Amino acid sequence: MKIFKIKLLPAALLLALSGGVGTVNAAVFVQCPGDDNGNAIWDEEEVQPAANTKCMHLIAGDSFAVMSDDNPLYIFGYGDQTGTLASEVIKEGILDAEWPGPTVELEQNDEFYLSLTNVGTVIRPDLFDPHTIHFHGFPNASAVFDGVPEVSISINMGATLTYYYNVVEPGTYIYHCHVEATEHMEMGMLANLYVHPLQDVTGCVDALGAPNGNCSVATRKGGTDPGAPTGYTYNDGDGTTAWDVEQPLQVSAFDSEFHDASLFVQPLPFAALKGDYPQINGRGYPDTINPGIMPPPADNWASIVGADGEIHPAGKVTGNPGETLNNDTPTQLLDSNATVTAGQTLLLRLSNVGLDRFYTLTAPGLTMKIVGTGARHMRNAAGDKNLYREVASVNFGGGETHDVLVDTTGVAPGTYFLHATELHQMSNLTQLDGGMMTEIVVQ
Ligand SMILES: [Cu+2]
Repeated sequence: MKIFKIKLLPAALLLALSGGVGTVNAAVFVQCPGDDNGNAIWDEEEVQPAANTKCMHLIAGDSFAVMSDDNPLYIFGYGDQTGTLASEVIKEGILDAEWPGPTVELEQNDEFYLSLTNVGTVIRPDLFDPHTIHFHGFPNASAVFDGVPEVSISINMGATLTYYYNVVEPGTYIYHCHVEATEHMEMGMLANLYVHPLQDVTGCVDALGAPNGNCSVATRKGGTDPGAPTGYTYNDGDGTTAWDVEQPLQVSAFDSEFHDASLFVQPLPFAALKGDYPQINGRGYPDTINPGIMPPPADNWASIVGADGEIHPAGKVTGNPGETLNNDTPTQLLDSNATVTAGQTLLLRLSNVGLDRFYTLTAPGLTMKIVGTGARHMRNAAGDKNLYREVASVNFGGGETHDVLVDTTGVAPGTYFLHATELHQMSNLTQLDGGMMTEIVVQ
């Protein structure tokens, strides 16, 4: 089945976005204080910003991701073009969508300028969907930056908007596109987002901001106290959310039938949404423990039986088994590995961006302590009692996040599994022993 000649499409789309004449950079306008050439970073000759100013340039577009059973799925997503000249962003951003989107990691008190350029969906040139960025559960400077299309601005193909965030509340969040949310989120416009607390810089302080001696400056912010942790999860004032190693783990599931329907220009089965590729950080086991970046996606080598029983022949996208997709650009950049030395505390920043069900995660042999949920430190209203919960498993729904500490004091060195408790979620479509599972190594 030969559906698209993909290599020709980027040029065609580029031409369309540029109107056929002139340059395309007219529409890509990056707002980043002190950055003159629009690459969202500060070159040597440019005015250097205040330390708490951060810029990033994302694209919204499409690409392919390959599931652990070799099945390439069509996705929408975000890609990172920070450092690319504004004039080059559309060209470089086409087919550059990542799965999940680029992780956004911030510090409390940052001022964050996040530009989003819509480079269009080159695999579906019949679509002209706008996109947005919605920081889920995040206190925003203004509704205009909230990304909800009904109450703010959406970004059309070829256009750029710079979102501004005054980052005041630490915690684990998620971000996603809010345009036609069910479709765009199912297609992959989802990513990790978290904010480190001011306590990393100040150490524990009292209500008036004076050091109270309960904990010292985190080593990630230059702390030299031998007992200091790498960081804290919240401004706890008592050091109880300290961690040595952190790992964001975003759970989700792709519905292969939905993605194939989008690829083959069929009606989308919204009401029938059912994730059959459960994943962590955009991969099913064993790819979850494959360190670093996965190779660029390639067309399937062998035929695949779809969820609907339909048989997709080898090379379902291009007709050529093994042909590299995305112009050789990798899509799946995030592993889910965590390695700690016995005695250290591991912070798992768990988020669920699944669309159609709750997930329950467990890690047999390890104790999980929930210290925050929904980017809120778990403490009573009076502020004098921690409401942490030690649990054997975490059950949560789409849009929920949990900050989970795993204290490995007294834990025997070895490899521990973190996985979904429902057995069918540990599979990649028809492939057994995969899906929502990763490994935590205690050494
Ligand atoms: Cu979108």
